Amino acid sequence: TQNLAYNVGVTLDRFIKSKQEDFPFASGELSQLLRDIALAAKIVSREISRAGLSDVTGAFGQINVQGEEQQKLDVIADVRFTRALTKGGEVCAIVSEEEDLVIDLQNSKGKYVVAIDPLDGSSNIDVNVSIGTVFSIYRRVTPSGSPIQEEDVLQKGREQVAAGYVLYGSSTMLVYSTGNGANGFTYERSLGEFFLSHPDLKMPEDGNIFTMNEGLTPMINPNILSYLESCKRQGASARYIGSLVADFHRNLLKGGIYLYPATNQAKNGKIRLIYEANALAFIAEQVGGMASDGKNRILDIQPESLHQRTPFFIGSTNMVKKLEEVLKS
Ligand code: AHM
Ligand code: MG
Repeated sequence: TQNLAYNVGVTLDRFIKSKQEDFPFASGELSQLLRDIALAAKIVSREISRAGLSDVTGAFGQINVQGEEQQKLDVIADVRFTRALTKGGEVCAIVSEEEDLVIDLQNSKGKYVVAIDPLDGSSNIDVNVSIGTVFSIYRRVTPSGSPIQEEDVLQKGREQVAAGYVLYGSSTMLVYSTGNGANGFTYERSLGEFFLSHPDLKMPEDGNIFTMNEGLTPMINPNILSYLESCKRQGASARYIGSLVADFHRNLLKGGIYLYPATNQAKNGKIRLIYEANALAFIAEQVGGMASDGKNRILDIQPESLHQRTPFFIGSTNMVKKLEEVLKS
């Protein structure tokens, strides 16, 4: 007899509803927006799981604003998420990794602005390795009914009202926070539902994993190398998937640090502030972790442009603190 604790109790919908009931005067739009994102995630998860069979792998034939070749799945995911956010009616503007400019949904009544990397980890798409979606939700700051402005879109990460990610890994998971801890949901494909599988996530304060692209070492601040050496002396393990969501998620569960530093060629590193770093920084802080650009809290950085990059160090608090110390020396 099998005795598998098969955890299919609380669906994402029910969970969102129970949270909504804590705010009887709220309109329910944020709840609806989270449901819209979950629906798009299910669709994208389906496309990804068939990737080798259907004609969705490979390059799309266009270069995005980052100067990177778009993969077909990047484009599919962008379309799916944008459509879900447009149809829902709660959103007035979207910032996406795949689009040069702000997408103004011409819905000036929409209360929310969403920043999204629809499919992160491009180099892993065609090789059957985990990839993810990252999203941030902000309340617009200019009055509803007026055209959206720059200040609606260039908000500091600490202004997020909710953020999360979807990890398309050995199973598909959605992790999100509305600023009161973070919870993880695992997708049950045959039932078509996300179920609460990781309630009230906590990141260990210390960790034994360091996550950096070793190929960067000749081009980075030698203090970072000393920090990595000290990790190694303490017996830490190197783990690097090359998909930020997957690397972050593992370190969240197990304890560890992810580093994408500035390099000689890229003085702000690679990771984008608005739709990659901020959402994960928000989740990290909600689960007891920390996120820094080496000096400053990620969530306190004032964005100046949509596709701005930042050096990015995120993970277990004591590891990130120690790295900041080493960078000062
Ligand atoms: P992408 O948005 O083009 O996928 O780039 C972001 C990804 C992150 O998921 C990952 O951590 C990093 O780039 C890997 O970069 P590298 O290949 O330089 O190690
Ligand atoms: Mg990305």
